[in-house]
Amino acid sequence: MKLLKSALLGVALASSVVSATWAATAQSWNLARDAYLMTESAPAGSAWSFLQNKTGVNTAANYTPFPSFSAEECNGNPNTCWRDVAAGSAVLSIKKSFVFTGSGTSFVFKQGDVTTHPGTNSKTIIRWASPITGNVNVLGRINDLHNACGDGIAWSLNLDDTVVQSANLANGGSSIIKVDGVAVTPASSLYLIVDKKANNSCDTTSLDLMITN
Ligand SMILES: [Ca+2]
Repeated sequence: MKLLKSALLGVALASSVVSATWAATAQSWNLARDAYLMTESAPAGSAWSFLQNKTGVNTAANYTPFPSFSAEECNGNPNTCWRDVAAGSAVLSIKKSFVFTGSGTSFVFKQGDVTTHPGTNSKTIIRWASPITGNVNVLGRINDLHNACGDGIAWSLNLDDTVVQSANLANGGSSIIKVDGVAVTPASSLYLIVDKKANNSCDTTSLDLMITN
């Protein structure tokens, strides 16, 4: 009888291990893919949102949504955009590749990419509001696309108001975002914040961001 009980307990334990394995299905959130498919400013159920901070005090409580949204075409270009025209700030999802010419150079806005431009007095912010409890890995790349003028940008990846990773990019510079094992709950947000540094001339910046668990 004792042996039978042990055997049954063993089967029960094995079953619970299998259940736990099935429950831990991997998930991923790809900024470029998800933004490309958006047709409204704040789609229900999306973890992503697009914000700015016009206050000069970098705390999540000061982040606000962009006041305007356009799908498929923005400012005469084939972009979906979240922007503040007066502030000179925007986040774009490029719907069709096109060449930008201005400020003494030209470069390509590539279909499928997400780009941002900080404002004259505002930071732009990509928010990922965690839908899960667990540990996530963050992988991405940031490129200052417009190297003809200006002083580059600074960026930081924050978990709520705590800096997880940050860098200061020279004009035309790029860097990799890579952080593993960030503990999150549905009360947590990750923020990718782009700052103009001294000025926002030629600060168009591409953002690649993938979050997995
Ligand atoms: Ca700058």
